[in-house]
Amino acid sequence: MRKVAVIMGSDSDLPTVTPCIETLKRLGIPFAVRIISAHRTPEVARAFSVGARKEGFGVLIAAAGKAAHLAGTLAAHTTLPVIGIPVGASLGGMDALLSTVQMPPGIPVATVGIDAAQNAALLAAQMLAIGDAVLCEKLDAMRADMTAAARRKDEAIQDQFE
Ligand code: RP5
Repeated sequence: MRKVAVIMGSDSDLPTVTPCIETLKRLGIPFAVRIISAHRTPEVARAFSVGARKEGFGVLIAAAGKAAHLAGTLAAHTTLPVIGIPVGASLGGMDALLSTVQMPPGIPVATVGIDAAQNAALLAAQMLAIGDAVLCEKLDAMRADMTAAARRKDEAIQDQFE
């Protein structure tokens, strides 16, 4: 199975990114975690992205806050799918959201919600599951668990207010 790269702009992003890492682990998807900054280590960002396909990566996930150019910078140097997580480091995350999502035509970044790290992992898994029946089954099972949990909450709240 191809690996997922989980890249964050700073170690201060790790608490936000942790649900992404946990979800990849739960699904048994191989991954690498890096701290690479579009602004502080731009040469590293370029080199990583240029070599990512040969290194066995299938999807890149990039989490960054403030003027968040990490996902776009990675996307500029590869045709692997890039998923952006805007981190709510300032201005409620609106600065990072707009910096990540508003890519120019030709260089797409699939942007999840502010701090929505679990969704980034699930979206990466769904991309990899296009060609992987076992991973597809794991995703189906995870979604069935989520549905069952939501139904239990519905039943509980009905009991509480009857
Ligand atoms: C961004 O600036 C990082 O992704 C982080 O969200 C934010 C703040 O970084 P630190 O000053 O905490 O290193 O580049």
